[in-house]
Amino acid sequence: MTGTVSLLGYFALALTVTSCLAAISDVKSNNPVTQKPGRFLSLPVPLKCSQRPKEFTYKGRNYFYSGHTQQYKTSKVDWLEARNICREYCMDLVSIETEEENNLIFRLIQQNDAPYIWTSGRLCDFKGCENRTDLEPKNVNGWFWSATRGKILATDQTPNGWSYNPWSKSGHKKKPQPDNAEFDINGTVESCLSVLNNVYGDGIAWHDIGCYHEKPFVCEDSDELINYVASTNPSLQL
Ligand SMILES: *[C@@H]1O[C@H](CO)[C@@H](O)[C@H](O)[C@H]1NC(C)=O
Ligand SMILES: *[C@@H]1O[C@H](CO)[C@@H](O)[C@H](O)[C@H]1NC(C)=O
Ligand SMILES: [Ca+2]
Repeated sequence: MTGTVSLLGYFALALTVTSCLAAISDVKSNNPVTQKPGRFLSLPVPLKCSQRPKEFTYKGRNYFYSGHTQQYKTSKVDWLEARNICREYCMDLVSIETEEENNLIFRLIQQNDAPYIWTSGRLCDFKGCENRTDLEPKNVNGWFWSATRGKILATDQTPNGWSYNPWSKSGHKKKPQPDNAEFDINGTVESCLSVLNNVYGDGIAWHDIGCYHEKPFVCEDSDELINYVASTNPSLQL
């Protein structure tokens, strides 16, 4: 988990909504930073935070799968919109730091026959990441969890403390993920991390995917957003 610390510096610099740190200062200044023109990271809505869906709890954090809510039962949204739906509930897209948590998410997908879900995983391919030699090669060392800013360990090996590599061994090009396959087709970078359910006959596994694709999603409590809303709404039950 050494990467978590070393990433903080550049995320503080990254002028993008993919940085939750920026998001927090935005919450305070009420001035969201754009990722693309016209698109913003959403602020938490205190009442929604207090009434957020709590489908299951793991390590003290609540989670829900969009397909299990009345409101988002059939919703498929792009990566940023998925983040924003979660964020209004003081949550964010799920960050999968351990094998145990991954097994939980894989099981959720399997038991519900979900085709795929968005996670908060993101390639650091935006402003602030350019000159970071420690993130090279990008497809191996350039991935992180947007929700927590934690580094995702090297994609080409079994992560430390895991018994398997969660990245798929196959995909569009029949090559291990991340493969940035859509870039070869039409120049769209596959910058977002989705868990796909056997789309390439490869079982349930992680894939890099273009962020514009529309998918159901899994939200996880955001400590930062909950703490922020709690501090500004001391009587609110969260
Ligand atoms: C990154 O490197 C490029 C050239 O390699 C330079 O033009 C640019 O100013 C650098 N950016 C930062 C933030 O240091
Ligand atoms: C790139 O190709 C994919 C797959 O054919 C397509 O869905 C997508 O719209 C294309 N994107 C652009 C920018 O052309
Ligand atoms: Ca891919």
